[in-house]
Amino acid sequence: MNCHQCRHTCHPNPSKRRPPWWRWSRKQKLPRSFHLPQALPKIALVGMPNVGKSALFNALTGSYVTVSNYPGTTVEVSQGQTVIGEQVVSVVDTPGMYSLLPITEEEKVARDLLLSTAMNLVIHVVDAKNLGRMLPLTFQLIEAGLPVLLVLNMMDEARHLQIHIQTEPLAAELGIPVLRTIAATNVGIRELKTTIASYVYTPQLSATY
Ligand SMILES: Nc1nc2c(ncn2[C@@H]2O[C@H](COP(=O)(O)OP(=O)(O)OP(=O)(O)O)[C@@H](O)[C@H]2O)c(=O)[nH]1
Ligand SMILES: [Mg+2]
Repeated sequence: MNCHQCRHTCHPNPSKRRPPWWRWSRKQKLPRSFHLPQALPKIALVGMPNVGKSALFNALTGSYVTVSNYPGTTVEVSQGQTVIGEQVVSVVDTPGMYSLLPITEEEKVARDLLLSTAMNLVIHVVDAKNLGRMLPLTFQLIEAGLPVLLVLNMMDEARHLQIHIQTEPLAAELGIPVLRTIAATNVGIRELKTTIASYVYTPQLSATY
């Protein structure tokens, strides 16, 4: 088993150095009127605004999508489904967020979704051109104990600017998988689905479909 798959059971007890959102996340529950399908594995797309989360969401889910206001807010959240292998998986596209310590209503909704639902996988989408600016959120997500996959999107623009990123050392340093995509043209989606498969495959569930 790789480090990123163990759901942090092999890491030292984090209780001595709990992040600021820890207490909040233990109490919070999703509003009753906002349901993600209980029986299905769940993945969430998160990241700063304009990094291509929705483009990736569309590449994964196609047209099977519902858009609804998050209860008590004017923030829209898209939910859809994708098939990974033989497994149907629920996908949620969260509003743009800069940090797990929210300032805007969008960030609060994204945090609520992430920390109050047991996600099988949290895909942190970043703009490959601005990796340094976006990695602090990756650290926060990892520190919150979430199963994180880092996706370097907009690789076409990064290459144009002569920005080359070596994913293997980055993955080894972070202890999570790192993939490259160009969501606008569906490049890297097959590799993304292959990686998602290792997080969502449940033999009992897939036998039902
Ligand atoms: N060149 C390029 N453009 C992309 C890529 N992925 C997305 N885009 C474009 O980037 C813009 C923003 O993409 P979105 O998918 O709306 O970004 P988002 O992260 O959902 O943004 P918010 O919902 O505002 O947080 C759109 O114009 C996309 O077409 C990519 O890989 N390469
Ligand atoms: Mg979006």
